[in-house]
Amino acid sequence: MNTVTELHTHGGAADYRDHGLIFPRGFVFGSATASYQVEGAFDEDGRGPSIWDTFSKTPGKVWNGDTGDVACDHYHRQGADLDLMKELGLGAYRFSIAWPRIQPTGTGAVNQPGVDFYSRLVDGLLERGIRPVATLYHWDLPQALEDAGGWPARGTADAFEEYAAIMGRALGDRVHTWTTLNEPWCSAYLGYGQGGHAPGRHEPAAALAAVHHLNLAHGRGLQALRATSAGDPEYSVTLNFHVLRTDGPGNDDAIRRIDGLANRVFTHPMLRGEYPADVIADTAAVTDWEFVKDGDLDAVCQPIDVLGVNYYSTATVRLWDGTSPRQQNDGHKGASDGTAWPGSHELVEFVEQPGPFTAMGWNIAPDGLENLLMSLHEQFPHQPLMVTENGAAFDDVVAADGSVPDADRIDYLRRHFTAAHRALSRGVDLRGYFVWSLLDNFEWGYGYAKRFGIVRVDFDTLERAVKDSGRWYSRLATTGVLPE
Ligand code: GCO
Repeated sequence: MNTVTELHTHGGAADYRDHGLIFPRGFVFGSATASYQVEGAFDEDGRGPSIWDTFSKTPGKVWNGDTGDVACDHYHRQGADLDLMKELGLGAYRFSIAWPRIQPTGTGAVNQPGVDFYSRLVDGLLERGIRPVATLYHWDLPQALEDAGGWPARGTADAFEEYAAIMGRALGDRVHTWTTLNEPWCSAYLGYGQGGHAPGRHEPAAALAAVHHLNLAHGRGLQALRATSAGDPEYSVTLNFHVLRTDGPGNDDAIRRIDGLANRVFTHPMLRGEYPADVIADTAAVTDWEFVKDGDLDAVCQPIDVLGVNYYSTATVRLWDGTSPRQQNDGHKGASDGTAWPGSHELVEFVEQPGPFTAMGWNIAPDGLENLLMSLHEQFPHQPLMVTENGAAFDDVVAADGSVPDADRIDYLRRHFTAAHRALSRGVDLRGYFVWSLLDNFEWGYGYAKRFGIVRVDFDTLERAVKDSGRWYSRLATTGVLPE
């Protein structure tokens, strides 16, 4: 049965709350985590410090002074967590590799126990029939590389290329999909512009240099992985797209500016080999882009098998009139205070969005996911897509019997899977979907205050309990049919 064409027999046009939808054969249902958010064991087996170790231990940076020192203790619970994934029926697991476990100071000799940890993880996944989807960089830069300048320095892209070759040689015979970077937007603008993420710098020009060196790291890292992987892996990168709306006429320039800095400054070099001229012009007072050297754009632009799409919510922008108090209601990743938008600082405001909202204060907008997938399909028609993150934090309540009846998370996921299915029915080549997150974990600046997991983690005992959403997702993953 061709399932996708059945779509319109379910539900109304405006209501994304559907069920019974059948996903195409081969569609991948996975779940995701990231190294610093789940592993713990921050100083074991030779792991060096990362910028998130430093940042989380700096007073006032993370809610409640929380750190990733222990996190979910996944480092010591790998076997049990693998069994849990198997029990849930996941088809794929998206994890990240902590660079400072592999090279404690970011360059030089390989720390073999670090490699062995991920090698066991990959083997454990394959033994259980789960595809390993490995991200090389999910924000835990070795502190020594930050001390040498961090992503604003070109040397970090050189080091990344070397690290990628190490991992290609170590795991490239078994990894199903390689992802170079996770959300370089966050690394560049939150890390070096707005400062809400490690390393917490406030330097707009450095943020743009970081953008370029992350793009360069992607392209050179991808080539290094390709040259060293003995198997036949797929290659990808994961971006967090900003889905932009406005609330009145005359705001096209606000949308263009933020779309340029948030989205096109990554997709255009990576997929078209050029920086958007309007972004260069918008940022001319901040930097002259002299850090883009001859040959860089050829290196950045590498064919990828899938483009990873992270989506949580939308943002509503308008041009600021310069007089009334500037609204800063971005919500998503808390980056609306202008310092995350070099060159468009004080030109654009982020206005309040319609609810409902998750516990992060992010608006729930499944139509934004459908719009995003359609837009990417139109811009890059031959590029297969993968939702590499979608999910929601809610204030879960544990019932007396120990169960976690998280109906709001199920509702969120149901609506977003419906949106994805609609995009499929409209011709988008969407290959799969990873729910963020497998486990409640260290949510960056929010510490352990925000729970995204489909599995609950008790941060006192570190015990895991599958939430109702986990059981619901398990039905979807094992049948391919959107459950009630
Ligand atoms: C990101 C990261 C995840 C987050 C998740 C929820 O997108 O920021 O990939 O590490 O935890 O997105 O904020």
